[in-house]
Amino acid sequence: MTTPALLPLSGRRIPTLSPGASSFTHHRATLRLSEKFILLLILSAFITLCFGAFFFLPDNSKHKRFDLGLEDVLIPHIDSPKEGKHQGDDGVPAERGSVSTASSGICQEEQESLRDKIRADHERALQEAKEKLRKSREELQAEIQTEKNKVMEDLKKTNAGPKPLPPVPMPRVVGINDGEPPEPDVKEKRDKIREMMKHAWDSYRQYGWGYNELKPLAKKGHSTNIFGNSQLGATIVDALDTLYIMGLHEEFKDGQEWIEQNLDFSVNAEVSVFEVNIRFIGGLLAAYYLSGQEVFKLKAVQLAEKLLPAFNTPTGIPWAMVNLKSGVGRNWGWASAGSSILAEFGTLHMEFVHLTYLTGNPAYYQKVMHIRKLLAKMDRPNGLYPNYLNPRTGRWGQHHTSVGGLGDSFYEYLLKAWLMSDKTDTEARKTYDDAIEAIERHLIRKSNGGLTFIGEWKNGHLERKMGHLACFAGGMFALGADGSPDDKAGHYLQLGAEIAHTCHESYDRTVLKLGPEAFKFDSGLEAVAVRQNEKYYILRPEVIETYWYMWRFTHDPKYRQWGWEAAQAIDKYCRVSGGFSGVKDVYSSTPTYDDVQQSFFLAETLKYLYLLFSSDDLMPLESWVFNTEAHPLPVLHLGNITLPGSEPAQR
Ligand code: DMJ
Repeated sequence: MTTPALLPLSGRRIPTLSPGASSFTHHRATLRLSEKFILLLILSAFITLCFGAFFFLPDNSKHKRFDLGLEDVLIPHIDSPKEGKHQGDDGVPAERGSVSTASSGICQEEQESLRDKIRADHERALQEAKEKLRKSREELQAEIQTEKNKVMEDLKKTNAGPKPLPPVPMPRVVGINDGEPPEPDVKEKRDKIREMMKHAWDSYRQYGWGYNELKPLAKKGHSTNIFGNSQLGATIVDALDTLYIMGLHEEFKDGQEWIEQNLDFSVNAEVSVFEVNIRFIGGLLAAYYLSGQEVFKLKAVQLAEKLLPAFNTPTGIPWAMVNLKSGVGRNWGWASAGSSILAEFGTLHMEFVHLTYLTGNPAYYQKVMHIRKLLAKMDRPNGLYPNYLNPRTGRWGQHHTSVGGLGDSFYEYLLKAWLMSDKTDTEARKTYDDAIEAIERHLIRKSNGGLTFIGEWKNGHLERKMGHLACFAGGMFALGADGSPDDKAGHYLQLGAEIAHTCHESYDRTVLKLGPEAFKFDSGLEAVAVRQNEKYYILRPEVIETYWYMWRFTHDPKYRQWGWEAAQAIDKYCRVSGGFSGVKDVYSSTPTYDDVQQSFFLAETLKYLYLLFSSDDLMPLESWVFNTEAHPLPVLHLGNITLPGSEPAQR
């Protein structure tokens, strides 16, 4: 019989054995046909099983995922009834958000329309993705930027949305308009001042709009460290009330629009608390009181909230600078022993009292009253206030006292706190009187040539030098004359006149008829600058400010005359085609420019000049108190109203 060929069990051929005793003992090399058939059957059953398992396994995926390269598009997956697979059928509840025809009971028609919709969405998404892929990198970036801008705009709108402030009785706002001066020569001068304001504003509008200040020669925007690295439109805010008072209403509206749309204090900028308070909060509050436009009040309050973290010091004496975004504060690196500056932390009172008045928030009032109380408890060398106070230790720094820079407006605000309270804040008045008495005793002297000057006290020694900034004190003495103790009104009015005269001399003894930054009364020198770095004039207002107060209290025509001399000199030597610039040397007949149009030129210098040639009915001093940046705030006739927080001060 022929041996059936067995299928090889391996690839190895089984060797044929030599014939022997029994034919049954040798191995077969092939399988029988029936065996082969059985094996084939087993193999095909196994393949069928695997194949079936692949198709009949339950499908748990809820979404098909389409990776389009740019983004993942997730499309809800709907089982077709033909497929006969229903999520949830297996007793496992369908996931939230998944669409199951069985569990939701959606009818055939609905399913169809849903499927169409999904198909359409899917196609649209694919189309968009394709378009995106076709776009250049620049186009995509531009699109993203536009989206971002839109979000920012929406955010701004939400932030600037009117947060209602509690209603308070509006103080009496009187004398904000006047007619033309009846005397033609006065009218002509006043018109000239208005024209100068127009030139300063229009130039800034054209070349520096939105920046803090203007470079009138370079014809571009400018800023300084007092504003941090911000673009807060300082000139717009500082100039608003001058525009209003001068009747430049179109320009005022322009400024208001910019503020509404652009003034945003949520910026990462480290600003001077003092400068921002006197220029921005003062400027915004004055614009609010003059125009009644709520936006100015809201912006002032928004900014004030940003300044409050500056008071978070161990003593409550604020830092000189604060970051508007983070609220982190610090002091100027140059200030003696990490100190805060008297003229900075002492020049917040007027604005902060108004903020509490307008908002009902006691925090502002309490902060400034706390400073006052703390100072009242401190020993003062010779009755004088040193310019430096350490906010950590509460101790004085270097014993340097001045009525010019670093000290000036601290004294001014004591007097003005009293005036602004309708003369009810007698504590402020008493503090002012005591301070001025010590200043007169130690700092005010007559020069050999008979000029009254205010020197600076440095560690027990009087420096016979007066700064341009100290010239404001002539006006302060005149303003404080009425109400001074021991019937010394005449004395203080006279003192104001003497300071005005000295400061006028400092102008008159120069080539340009503009005053230097600082002048000496020493070694035969009388009201002249010695050092090169004290010979500049940067459009400062203090001398003209004093002329105006003296004019209001005496009506002596010399003050108008002196004011006009200064206005002409400014127009002649500081005016350039792109605005007004400071000059570096008032003793040189060929002026070199510093190329800065300071915001206070529009806020103060031009405003005081304009008022000097206006009637006393415009911004009457019985109703208005000018802050140190010449922003008028109304006298608060509080009567029976108690300011929130005026109970015992606390921090
Ligand atoms: C103004 O910003 C204010 O008057 C401040 O009090 C000191 N000086 C400048 C202008 O000179």
